[in-house]
Amino acid sequence: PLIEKSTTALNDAIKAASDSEAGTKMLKAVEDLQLADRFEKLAAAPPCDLSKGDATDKLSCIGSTIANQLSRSIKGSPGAANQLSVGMDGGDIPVLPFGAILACVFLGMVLRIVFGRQRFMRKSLSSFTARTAIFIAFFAFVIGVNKQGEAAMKSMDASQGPNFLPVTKLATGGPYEHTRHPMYACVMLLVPAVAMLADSLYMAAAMSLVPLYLDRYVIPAEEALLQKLFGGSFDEYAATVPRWFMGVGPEVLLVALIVCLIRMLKPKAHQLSGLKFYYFPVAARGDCARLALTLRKIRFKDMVIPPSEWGDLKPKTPWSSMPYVELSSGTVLGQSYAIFRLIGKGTGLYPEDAILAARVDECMDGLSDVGSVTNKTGQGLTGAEKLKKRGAACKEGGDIYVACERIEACYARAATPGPFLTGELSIADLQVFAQVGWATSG
Ligand SMILES: N[C@@H](CCC(=O)N[C@@H](CS)C(=O)NCC(=O)O)C(=O)O
Repeated sequence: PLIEKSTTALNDAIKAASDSEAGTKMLKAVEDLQLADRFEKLAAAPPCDLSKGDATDKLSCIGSTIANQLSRSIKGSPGAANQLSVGMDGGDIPVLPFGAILACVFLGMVLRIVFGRQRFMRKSLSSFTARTAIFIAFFAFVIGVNKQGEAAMKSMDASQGPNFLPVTKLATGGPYEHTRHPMYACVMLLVPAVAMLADSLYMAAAMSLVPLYLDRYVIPAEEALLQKLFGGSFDEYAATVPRWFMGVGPEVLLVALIVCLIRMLKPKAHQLSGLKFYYFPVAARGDCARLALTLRKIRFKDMVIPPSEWGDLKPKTPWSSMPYVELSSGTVLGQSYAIFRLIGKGTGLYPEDAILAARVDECMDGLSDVGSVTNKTGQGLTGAEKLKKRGAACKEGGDIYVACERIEACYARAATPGPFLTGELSIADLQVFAQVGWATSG
């Protein structure tokens, strides 16, 4: 039904095109190219030897081999008594392996387009040059083995060869000493090679179907033919040489693929997960970080350091002060604003947009000024005297009042709807909350 539907759609499109002047011209040009005839001619060319002739001969040999395989995959081909027949409808094998590879590459590309990219490679290896180099290395090895396999077949009888030509003699030398199907064993390598080239897990999944298809449909048909043609000598050969190289068949690929999928589905631990946050047991400079981590449900260890232990710890800290953090990777970082920004970036509480990020920084630096002015006010004084000084600074026109007014002005300049500086909650808003709590907590 799918083929019927697409044929109807194609016919409708051709009819629609032929109704317009430009369309008629285009169809005529395509007709003049005589693509179908050329393809038929190419597909019907006699088998060629890729290692012979100049570059043009090699190119036309590749072209005719591909055309031949495609044509047989699509149209099918009857086999002689010593040859397999190909064809979806009643052939010994439904599709030639080459056709199956092309179909799976196509499937991999469609899955990639539909579901988006799902990387297959480690970041360090995923540059296009590295991927191409790996693919070329794999591919060169595959070609090498195929050549040796072909030579082993031809050494028995020059008329036989790969690509489903008639079989006359059993080839057991060269790579056939290690596996009964060296060319198919190479497809096992081609699966990761193509998946790496595309750097796509979907390509890996689609390509894994090829060895499975070979194992379930193609190899049994081939071996049944060989058994029919050579009887006992094939049985003897099959008893000593495994089907797949070292017995590594498509099941191994499937297991590898399942492991990849499980790894993909398993949620990655958050970059900040397991972070240790060191600070005093007070709601002050460290609160912005504690709030951000708690709000975003990041698993962290709140390392509350009582003042009695600070003396011993101080010389071991990066800036002789708190807060400081230790990431699960072992990295230690100090300075509260650097920590706030790190946590903000890791929790989506720091804007990605450079201008909005600068607005957050601007407000945070203003809040730092509020802290400095507060600390400076009444420095050296204690008790009621200090309280009086600070109280005066908080009155209209006082230093602390003015510093706080600038924060309000910063919010007003941002002119975003709602209570937050950038329109969405950010570390600046949390720091305002923390700073107010710090100032009013005594
Ligand atoms: N610039 C530092 C200042 C840190 C700071 O002064 N922390 C205070 C606590 S709020 C501290 O560690 N005081 C104890 C000390 O200096 O020994 C930062 O922003 O992290």
